[in-house]
Amino acid sequence: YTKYPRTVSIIGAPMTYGQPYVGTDTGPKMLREKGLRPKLTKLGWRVEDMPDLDFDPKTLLSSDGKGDTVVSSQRDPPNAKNCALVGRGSSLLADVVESKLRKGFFPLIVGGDHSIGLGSLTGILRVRPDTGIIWVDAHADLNTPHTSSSGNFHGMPLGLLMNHPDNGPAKNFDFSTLPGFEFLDQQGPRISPEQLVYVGLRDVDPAERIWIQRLGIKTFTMTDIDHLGIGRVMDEALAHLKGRPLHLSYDIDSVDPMLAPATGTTVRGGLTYREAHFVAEFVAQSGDLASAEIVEVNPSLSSDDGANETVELGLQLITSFMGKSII
Ligand code: B3U
Ligand code: MN
Ligand code: MN
Repeated sequence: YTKYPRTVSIIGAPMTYGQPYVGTDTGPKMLREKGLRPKLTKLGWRVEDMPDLDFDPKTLLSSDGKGDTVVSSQRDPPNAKNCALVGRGSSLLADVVESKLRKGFFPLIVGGDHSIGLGSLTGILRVRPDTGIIWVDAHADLNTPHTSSSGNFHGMPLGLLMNHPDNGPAKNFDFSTLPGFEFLDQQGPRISPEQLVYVGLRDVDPAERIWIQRLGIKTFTMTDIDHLGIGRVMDEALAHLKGRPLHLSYDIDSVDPMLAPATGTTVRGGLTYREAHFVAEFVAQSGDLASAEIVEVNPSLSSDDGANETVELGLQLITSFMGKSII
């Protein structure tokens, strides 16, 4: 923890346009209400908390001086739902994350659905292109508008940023031509396969499987966790990213739905309570964590009890990866 400064900037990113449900936008508010700020203070962080980013469609779709005004009646390209809204929101988030990092702060990005990964990672990679990414998720989020069958951008943040033949230097299609996605231009930062590690996968689409294999992305599925144990999995995961500043992208749907029912796409057979915490604690102990995000908490998608449990779990996981240790 001496390597990185001890001021955390809470960035509320109430994005919902990357998936079909309303409610993910209340994630930041619920976590704050349950005491996010005092918990971080207690851990020794100085806290900068700003108002949530403004993802109101009226704001996002008006001209921001960076590109043409996106007309809200513009039709989305195939398999790219809410394209302009996700694109503009991501671009806004990228700028904020970049500026916080340049000030030396630790960005804690609170979603929102996982399409915000596009913005977070773009901002992070602009400052630290060699960042190691730990993607804790039931899903691979490696689709592109070419491969996605849902058209939901929360399944695409890594696919759009990954250097692969679909959108890499020899790209078949320039995703920066999507309305709102101008920030993904030639100069836009990209992820190399070796700087990414997956933990917790159990629902992977056919095209994602092919890319994971071809690109050789280091992947620890639930099967691997069953086989090796979470301790060895995290040893190997961090060894793979050794020497890099780390970004932890924590999708709450990685955790078993019995413990985290309030999320959009639950998949049975997820991380146990301790496994989920171990991931967070181990990453914190590495001393190399430089940014983090928590996503897909949607309190409106279950009973009140389920919503409370999920928000509470999210808060506890944040506390763990921000440095709470048992002793
Ligand atoms: N892979 C599917 C489903 C999905 C991705 N992320 C979530 N669900 N949360 C898709 O739509 O791309
Ligand atoms: Mn995800
Ligand atoms: Mn997921």
